[in-house]
Amino acid sequence: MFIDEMKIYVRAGRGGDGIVHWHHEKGKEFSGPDGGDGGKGANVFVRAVRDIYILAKYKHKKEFIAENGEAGKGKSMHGKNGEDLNIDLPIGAIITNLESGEKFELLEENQKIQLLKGGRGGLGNEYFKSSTNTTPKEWTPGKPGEEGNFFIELNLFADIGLIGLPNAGKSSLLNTLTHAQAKIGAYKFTSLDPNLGAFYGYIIADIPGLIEGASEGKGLGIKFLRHIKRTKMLAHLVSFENGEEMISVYKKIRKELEKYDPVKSLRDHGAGPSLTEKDELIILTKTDVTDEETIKKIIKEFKKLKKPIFTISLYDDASIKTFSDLLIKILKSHT
Ligand SMILES: Nc1nc2c(ncn2[C@@H]2O[C@H](COP(=O)(O)OP(=O)(O)OP(=O)(O)O)[C@@H](O)[C@H]2O)c(=O)[nH]1
Ligand SMILES: [Mg+2]
Repeated sequence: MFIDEMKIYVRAGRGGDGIVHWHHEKGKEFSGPDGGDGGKGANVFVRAVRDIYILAKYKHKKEFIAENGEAGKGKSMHGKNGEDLNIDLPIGAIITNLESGEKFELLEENQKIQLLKGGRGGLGNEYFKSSTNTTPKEWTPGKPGEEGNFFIELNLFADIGLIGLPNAGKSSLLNTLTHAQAKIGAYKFTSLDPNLGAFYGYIIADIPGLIEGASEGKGLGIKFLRHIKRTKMLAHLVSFENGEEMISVYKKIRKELEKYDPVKSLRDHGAGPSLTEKDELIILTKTDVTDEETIKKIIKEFKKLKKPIFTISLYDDASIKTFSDLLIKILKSHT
């Protein structure tokens, strides 16, 4: 099950209390205060992990309570600090503090953001010892930790975006590599929205088909390209059904990408390079509809582009396996 938003209550740890305690020494009835300070309450962090399904694991756990600090001890000993609580959330999670309205966004793996501060520990009676007060009975309680209600929503962004003409086989490839169940059809514009799938923790986005003139609104237009403005890499699919036209089909789609330039302010906020500057893999699909000779000839043309080229067919398991193995390596080296 996929959950992309939820509300949670979070509380940082309370500081431990300071204590009143008296030093004991053999032969001496009383030798001064030695009550220690309380430990610090645990802080709460959110931490980005590569798991888009993790929110589903919290379905029945809506409260996150961090450890309290322990009370101080005799012999001037500090209470133990509470151990910080890390709440794992998917990369792309936006966390809003519902009381203050403050927003945080997790953008990369292992990124940690502090949500709440634990309370300070109280003071033990030793702290109050002075020349005028040699038998202090004062102590202070630990401070409560911060608490709050938070709204979490996922703004998933893909690690790789599949683009190409309608019918190129984008959704079919997504379904083959991931558990996605995108609609497949032998007609144009089967996909009307992007589809997402998780591939070894990486997110693949299947973008609805693009056609010449998309940047002027033809077909479904290019509005969906915003979903891949933050991806590091594109996979451009061109089907052998296009025969001799394959390279020109490829170039036409590149022209449309060129015309989509993320607004500059978005670029400054992590949108990354423009679409044509991103790394691109070329995937020549449906090798089963053509012959060896044509495949060789077309590959030769595409090689001039000096980009990684793959040939696949859904009916050739080995081609899918080779592609999938290399894709894992490529994705790993990109993050
Ligand atoms: N022969 C053959 N057909 C394929 C292959 N891959 C996909 N197809 C077929 O090609 C058609 C289009 O596939 P889709 O995956 O829906 O194509 P798409 O690129 O997502 O198309 P849009 O959503 O319209 O942009 C379907 O009928 C698929 O069954 C392949 O390797 N070989
Ligand atoms: Mg599709």
